[in-house]
Amino acid sequence: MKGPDKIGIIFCCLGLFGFSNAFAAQVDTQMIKAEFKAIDVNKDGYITPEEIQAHQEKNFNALDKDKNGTLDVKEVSADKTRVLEKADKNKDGKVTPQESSSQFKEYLQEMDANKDNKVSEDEYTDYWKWRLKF
Ligand SMILES: [Ca+2]
Ligand SMILES: [Ca+2]
Ligand SMILES: [Ca+2]
Repeated sequence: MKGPDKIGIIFCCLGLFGFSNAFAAQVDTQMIKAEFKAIDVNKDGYITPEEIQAHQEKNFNALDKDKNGTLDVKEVSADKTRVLEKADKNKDGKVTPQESSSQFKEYLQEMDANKDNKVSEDEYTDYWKWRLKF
């Protein structure tokens, strides 16, 4: 059950909406590394802002079940409603692609420990270990 598709959706939720303790319990280092490889499309060992943007768009479309271009509370599970509010900058109850993408940029900056504007596998795994309190 640990296929890449499932991992993508889990981390999409992490990235966009934070995570519940139940999610955290399912995540291990292997899954984090697999997700890193999925985002690092050109396989150079770094995630660039462009790669995270592409990843965000893909996941946004996957979550946007009614394809109306925004995410709302019906499209995320109940325990993530509070974090949806965090991404929802203008508080209209919906998350637009722009809001989602600025949220992802914030995460990228947080992950980029040495501030070279790209995220290495170590930076990525260290960040999620810290977020998930391994
Ligand atoms: Ca790359
Ligand atoms: Ca929608
Ligand atoms: Ca870096």
